Amino acid sequence: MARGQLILVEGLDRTGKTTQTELLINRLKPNVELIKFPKRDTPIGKIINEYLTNANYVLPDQSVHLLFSANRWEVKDQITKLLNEGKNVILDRYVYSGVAYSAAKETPGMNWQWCFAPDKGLLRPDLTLFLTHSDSRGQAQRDGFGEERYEVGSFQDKVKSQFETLFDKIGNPEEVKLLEVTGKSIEEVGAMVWNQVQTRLNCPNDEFKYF
Ligand code: DGP
Repeated sequence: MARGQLILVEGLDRTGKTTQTELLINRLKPNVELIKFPKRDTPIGKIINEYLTNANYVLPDQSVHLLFSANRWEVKDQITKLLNEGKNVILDRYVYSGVAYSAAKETPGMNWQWCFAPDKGLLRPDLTLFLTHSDSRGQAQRDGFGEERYEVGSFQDKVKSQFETLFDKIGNPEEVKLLEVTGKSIEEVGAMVWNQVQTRLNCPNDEFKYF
């Protein structure tokens, strides 16, 4: 039996990532599993959730970064098992978010290379879709924006720039696709996503790849 495909949907806050992930899951049902990072229901995920939702919760940037990475390592075996069982696995955020959000803080010593180091050895997705928009400040006007720690327009600009650096440095162009969502409807973005996913599913990979 061929293994399932590992498909990552990445994006800035409020780019419609979660909506698109749900649409994709519906199209791929029943042979699909969704894993959303940070995975907030694990012991490590609970600390991360507290950090994100409680502005008074103090943790050094290095500790937070390593917790997010540990949260991905917690689930590595589960993802591998699902793929080996032939299930397609959709990830909502993963290594690129992990590095981009932490490096964007510009904490001394925490450049992208430092941030990437603890994720080396995690499974590399077969396809990564990055939902991006040319107006990250405009997204800050959307309902609900600002409720969590990183939802600040100026910070989102830095995150976007970190994502672009990362795709350039560690992303394989055959595996990473940038999808511009500015001015597009949910259906239009959904069609772009589905087009990329179908292409990937038609050319399955057998070997696992790792960061
Ligand atoms: P979400 O549940 O997708 O809205 O993500 C919550 C927030 O956490 C969002 O602002 C992005 C940020 N985030 C996601 N993954 C990571 C990570 O690995 N490291 C850091 N520093 N931030 C992350």
